Amino acid sequence: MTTGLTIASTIRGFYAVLDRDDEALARALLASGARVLQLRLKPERPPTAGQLVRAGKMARRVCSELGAALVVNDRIDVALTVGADGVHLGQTDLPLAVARKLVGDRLWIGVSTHDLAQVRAACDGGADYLGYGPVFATATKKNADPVQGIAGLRAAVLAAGAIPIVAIGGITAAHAREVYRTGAAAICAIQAVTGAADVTAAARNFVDIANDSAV
Ligand code: TZP
Ligand code: MG
Repeated sequence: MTTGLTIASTIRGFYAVLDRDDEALARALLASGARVLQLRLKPERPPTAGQLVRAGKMARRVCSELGAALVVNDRIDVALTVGADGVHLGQTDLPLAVARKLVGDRLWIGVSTHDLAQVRAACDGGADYLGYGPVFATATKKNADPVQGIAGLRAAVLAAGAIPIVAIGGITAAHAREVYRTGAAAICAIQAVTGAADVTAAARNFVDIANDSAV
């Protein structure tokens, strides 16, 4: 954790994903007030390690300048190389216990979860935050897990207790209020934001709705 940010101040509101090596897009996403950027280059065109490091260094520079945390998807080696704040692991990535042993507290570890058993395992294993979903149907992730719905998300938030949850999968601004009402700390929306004509406005809408929904 190189930027001295806290999980609580970072995993809240909108969780932005940078899906291509594009500095203008990174800046547009963070201009919304989002406090975290995950580097997740599209898996359909698998990036080389060199491409990931190049994109990660750019994202590190932009996040540091704008006061946001940087999380790297999947790759602990790239996260450490570029000085990211965290790494985000899926269920088929390096197991949480192994990852934690490797990085200690040098990186936050976020874990993608898709059912309550995975939520409990990630919490017991010391994840710093969880992703949970897909809440709704999504076309962004190929072979996505079964849709969990708002009720599934609410159960996950309860099971996770103090560990913040990022809701993900098919979420648009139209769903944002009911998603935040479950107690989810943040929303991650990829298509609804990076596919919008005005990326900053689309992301800011999620930030604003989160602030409106705060109790
Ligand atoms: N994991 C579960 S759903 C998903 C990931 C990475 C993709 C979410 O993208 P979108 O476009 O917001 O549905
Ligand atoms: Mg992954």
